[in-house]
Amino acid sequence: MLAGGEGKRLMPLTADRAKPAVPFGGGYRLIDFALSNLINSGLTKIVVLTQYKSHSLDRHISQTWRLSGLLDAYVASVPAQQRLGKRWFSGSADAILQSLNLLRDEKPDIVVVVGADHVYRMDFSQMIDAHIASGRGLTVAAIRQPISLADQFGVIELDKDDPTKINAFLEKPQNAEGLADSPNEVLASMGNYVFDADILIDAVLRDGERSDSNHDMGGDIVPDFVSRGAAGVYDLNQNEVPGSTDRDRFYWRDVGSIDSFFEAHQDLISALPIFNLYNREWPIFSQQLNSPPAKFVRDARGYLGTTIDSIVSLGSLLSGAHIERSVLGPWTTVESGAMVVDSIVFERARIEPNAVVRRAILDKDVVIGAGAHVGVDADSDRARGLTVTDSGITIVGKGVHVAP
Ligand code: ADQ
Repeated sequence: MLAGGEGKRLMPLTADRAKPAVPFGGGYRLIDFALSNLINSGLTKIVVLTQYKSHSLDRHISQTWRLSGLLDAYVASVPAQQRLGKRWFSGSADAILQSLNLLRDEKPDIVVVVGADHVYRMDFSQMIDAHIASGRGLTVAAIRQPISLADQFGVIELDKDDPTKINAFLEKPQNAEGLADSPNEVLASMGNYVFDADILIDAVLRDGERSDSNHDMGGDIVPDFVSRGAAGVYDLNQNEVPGSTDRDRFYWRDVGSIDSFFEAHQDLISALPIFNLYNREWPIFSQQLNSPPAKFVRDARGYLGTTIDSIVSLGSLLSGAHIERSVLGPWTTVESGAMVVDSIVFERARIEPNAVVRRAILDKDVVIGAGAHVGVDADSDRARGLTVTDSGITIVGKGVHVAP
């Protein structure tokens, strides 16, 4: 699993942590989705290649993802170690090149390479079966996406005679062409690949010798296979995951920007969610917190408060407050008369009496002082040093205290 990227477009949420360690959906971290998919697919020898600000990611993996040593199953976090000279990973292919010792030790036939920061369900065993049946050295997982997002993805063009073969692959093109049967969509790479192990090793070794390469999986390795006619596609719409609903069967979100991070949370919280966390046949695993249940009480004046279309995590205490279309992380306190609407709150935030939080993301340990307004007026938020996106989402960084 590739987990070393910086996640610049998620700043300031990635100011202090790797993108795969960014909290998501209350008690989860982004990496939990990809790891759960692998484990549920029966893939239990997992190395997570880390680099950028990896401390909270390492801690999360070592505390949460302890598989049985008896069965030789593991999730191991492997930091950049300068094994090939005094340099860090220069790209995702270089991360694999510098970690080839792991493949040489384990000697697998097949290697599944996945990104660490997408929200989705997928049974990789079906992709592996399709890969083996194809006889090709590389299979790229793909999903249709709106053409407006084409510049964020590797865009795939299929062979007209053989629609399992990739004819062209453009990494993040500016002017992508739509699909013949759907001009407003492109077929995007999900950043998940299945390789024959010997072919992957050979590819990253050759790439490592090239001075004209950025040593990137999507930018260099995949296009190289495609130019040799050696890359196949696996469309997510072939995948059957137990317990999926019609609404979330082909759900996949790249939460690379604040806007997509925000929208992916909205997908969780309605009565009929677009992504269903409550599918027990394909569970998304995460840390089991040793915390009391969430508690909802009336305030000292007897005001009941309301909470609707929201997720409230363990340890939270809501007292006569109004919570709507929001996701509250563990140990959130919302006090009398406060309002939290259309917002995402990470761990241990305290929202004091009569504060208003709208269209905002509060990082860990944030305090919103009594009566303070966040996400109500973009100019005053910016004046207080908060980040406000063009789409009007206010982000309050880790540990910030917004004064009353
Ligand atoms: P991006 O996600 O933009 O596009 P990248 O930044 O390389 O590509 O990240 C891919 C994965 O590799 C992430 O999980 C990231 O954490 C990790 N990574 C990045 N640099 C790394 C490094 N130096 N060391 C270790 N890990 C690193 C990719 C593909 C596109 C595809 C999209 C789908 O390149 O073709 O469409 O994913 O989101």
